[in-house]
Amino acid sequence: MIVVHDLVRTALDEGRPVVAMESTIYSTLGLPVPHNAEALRRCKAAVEAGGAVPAVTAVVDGTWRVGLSQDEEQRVLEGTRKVAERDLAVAAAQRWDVGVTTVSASVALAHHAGIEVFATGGIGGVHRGAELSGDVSADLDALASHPVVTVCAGAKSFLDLARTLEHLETAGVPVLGWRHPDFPAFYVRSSGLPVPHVVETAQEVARVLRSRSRESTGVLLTVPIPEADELDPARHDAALTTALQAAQDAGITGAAVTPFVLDRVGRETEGGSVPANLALAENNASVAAQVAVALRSV
Ligand code: PSU
Ligand code: MN
Repeated sequence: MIVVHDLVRTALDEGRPVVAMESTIYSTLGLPVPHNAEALRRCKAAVEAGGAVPAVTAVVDGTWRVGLSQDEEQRVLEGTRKVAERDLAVAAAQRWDVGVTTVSASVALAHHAGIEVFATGGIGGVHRGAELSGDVSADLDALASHPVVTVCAGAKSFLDLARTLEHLETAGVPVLGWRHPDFPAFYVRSSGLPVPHVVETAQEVARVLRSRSRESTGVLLTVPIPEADELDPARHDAALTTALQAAQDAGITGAAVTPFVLDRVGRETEGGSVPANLALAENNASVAAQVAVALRSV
C-alpha cells in the first residue's frame, strides 16, 4: 500500500537522515497559489541544506506516498481533498486520485516508512468551544501513537492552546520548546503558556526520542517563528476573531473548519500572514533536518 520514492528508500537503506513533510500546508487548503509552491520549494531546500533528504507525504493514484516525483508534487499542490490518518484507509480503498495529508496522516506514513522526523507548519489541536462541539484534531492522538519527532511552530491561536497542551499531557506526548520558554502560537513567538521543557540542541531532542518509556509515543518540538518574521499580535488577534465568527456564522464544522479559518485569516491580514507562514515553515524544516542528522549519532 505504501510507496516510498527511490531517493528516500536509498537514503533510509544507507542510514542517511530523512525528514518527512506534510502536504496539506502546500495544497490549496493550506496556502494560496502561488505561495504554496514557493513554500514547498523553500522547505525542501531547507531540509537539503541541513543535510537531510525531504520526503513529502500524500495519497497519489490511490496509494500512500512518501517522497514524490516532480509531476506528483504538482498534482499535490493542486490537491483539494484532505486526508487525516483515518482517511488513509478510505483514500486507498476508493483509489483517490490525490489526497493531501494532515499532520496525523503524515506522522503515520513517516512511521510506516521508518522515518523518525517530520516537519510541518502548525499542528491541529483542541478547538475553542470543544466542550460543546467535540472538535479535537486527530493530530494530537496521532502524535501519541507514532514514534516520530514532529517539528512545528506550535498551533494557531484560533485553537484553545491551553486545552491543546493539556490534551498532549494526558496523551503522554513530551512537548519541547526549541530555545524558547513559551508554547509558540504560529504567527507569534509566544502564546503566553509555558512549554513543559526547553531544549537547546538537536542532540537533546534526539536523546528524548531515544529515551521514551512507551515505544509508540512521539515527541513534539515547538520552534517559534523567527523574530524578524513575527506578526503584530494585535493585528493577528483581530483577524482570528473575525475569522472564527465568520466560520460560526457560516455553520462550518468538522474537517472544513481549519481550511476555512486559514483562508479567512489570510484575507483579513491582506496576505500579511503568508510571508510569516512561509518563514516559519522553512525554519521548522531546517530545525527538523538538524534533528534528523543528530539522530544518526545518539
Ligand atoms: N494549521 C496551519 N496550517 C495548516 C494546518 C494547520 O496553520 O495547513 C493543517 C495541518 O495539515 C493540520 C490540519 O494537520 O490542518 C489540522 O486539521 P484539523 O483541525 O481538521 O485536524
Ligand atoms: Mn477537527
